Amino acid sequence: MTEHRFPEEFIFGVATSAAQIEGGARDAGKGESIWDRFAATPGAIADRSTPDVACDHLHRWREDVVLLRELGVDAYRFSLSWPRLFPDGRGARNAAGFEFYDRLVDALLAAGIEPFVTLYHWDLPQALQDLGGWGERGTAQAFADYAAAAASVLGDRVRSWTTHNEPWCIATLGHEQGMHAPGHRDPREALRVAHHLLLSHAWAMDAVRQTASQAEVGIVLNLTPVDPASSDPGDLEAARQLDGLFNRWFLDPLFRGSYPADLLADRVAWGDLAEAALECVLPGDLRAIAAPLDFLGVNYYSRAVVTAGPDGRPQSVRVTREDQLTDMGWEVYPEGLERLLLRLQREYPIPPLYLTENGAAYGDAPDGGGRVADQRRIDYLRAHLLAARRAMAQGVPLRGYFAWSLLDNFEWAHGYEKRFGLYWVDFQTQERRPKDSAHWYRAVATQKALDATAWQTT
Ligand code: IFM
Repeated sequence: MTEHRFPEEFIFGVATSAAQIEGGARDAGKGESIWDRFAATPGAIADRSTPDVACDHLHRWREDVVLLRELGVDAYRFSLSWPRLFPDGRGARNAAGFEFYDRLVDALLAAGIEPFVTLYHWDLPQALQDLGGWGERGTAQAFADYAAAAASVLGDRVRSWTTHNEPWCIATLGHEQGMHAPGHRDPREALRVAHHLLLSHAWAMDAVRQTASQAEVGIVLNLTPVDPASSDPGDLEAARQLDGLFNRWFLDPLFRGSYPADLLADRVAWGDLAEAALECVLPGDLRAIAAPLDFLGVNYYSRAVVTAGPDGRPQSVRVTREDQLTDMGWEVYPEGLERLLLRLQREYPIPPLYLTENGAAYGDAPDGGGRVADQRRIDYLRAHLLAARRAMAQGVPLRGYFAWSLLDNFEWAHGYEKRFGLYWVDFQTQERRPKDSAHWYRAVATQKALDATAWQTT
């Protein structure tokens, strides 16, 4: 097998999330989410947009299943909207919400596409945020109850379940940096949130397994290789710290049952943060969090290069040319993916892996003839698939790859300005149009190969 071919059983898919595509923010009994509330805050979203309509997937899901079939993918990774199922986060169910996902799953299966369900992709019911959100242990219990309810309805047909998507983003962007909902800037709260997310992962994993005996359950981490800007000891130290915060803060408890000791020591040096973090860690929590996963989802987009900032903390620096950045300002760095996968294999007792997100934002729009020529996205995806394939050839148990994303969509604090889709979306008319990358990805997914993939732009 050449490095351009993937095993027959390798899964090619695409991914989305509820708040980014569904719309129908107030339709059919859905409760308010923290992103509905946050987007209404002046200045929170770059283009002043909201997720109210997004890609109107709530009403156009049949059309979107047809797109998935046309793409020739084996699997579709999507998230359930917790407030669509439980408008207040717990208690009364919203039957219309359950029916929506019930029909979606049936349609996917009828189209020969395997559903990969994510339980939490950032849209906490606002009612739970009003009670303290992820800073409170009670939210972890509510999450486990919601997970059990979802599994009891969908677990007879859905095999693959993910608890959380990218807990680093939820904790850090949402609670320390204030860039994401709920917009808090409180490092102590962020550490509590991170712990409760991991704990809720463990409880929800258990709940899903108990409800659906065939289920395979995992968690999705956004992992980012961190390189020092130079061999200066200060830069090396900065890289160690940021790697700890980004990657090991989540990997270590999941695979070693402890938070990284070097980080805890640093935190002490920075104040009483570590103590604040540990206060919410009760006996038994870390053992529960380290329960074996059926799979680990890895989201990879880029790397970080860091130097020691004036306050001694890590500070990211840009080392690449403008034309090597995506519209997010992220360096195109496929080598980082190969290194990351090999590191996971070397340093942690990993289960099978899925690359659950990988993709690039580029603003290419339809030309006069209606074609969206997004060669840069094709180059990006191809280079990363090759990097993944090289890691597999070295023994990394990678089982599948999900391109982010099926559709251009609501890119959180960036609104609709950043386009990650294989399908271009006109947000006025909701027309979907395959980009060149969609045609290319179809050839890759159906042939399970990166070479000799004739693809057409008809
Ligand atoms: O759009 C997001 C997604 O929701 C989580 N992972 C990163 C993507 C691109 O920023």
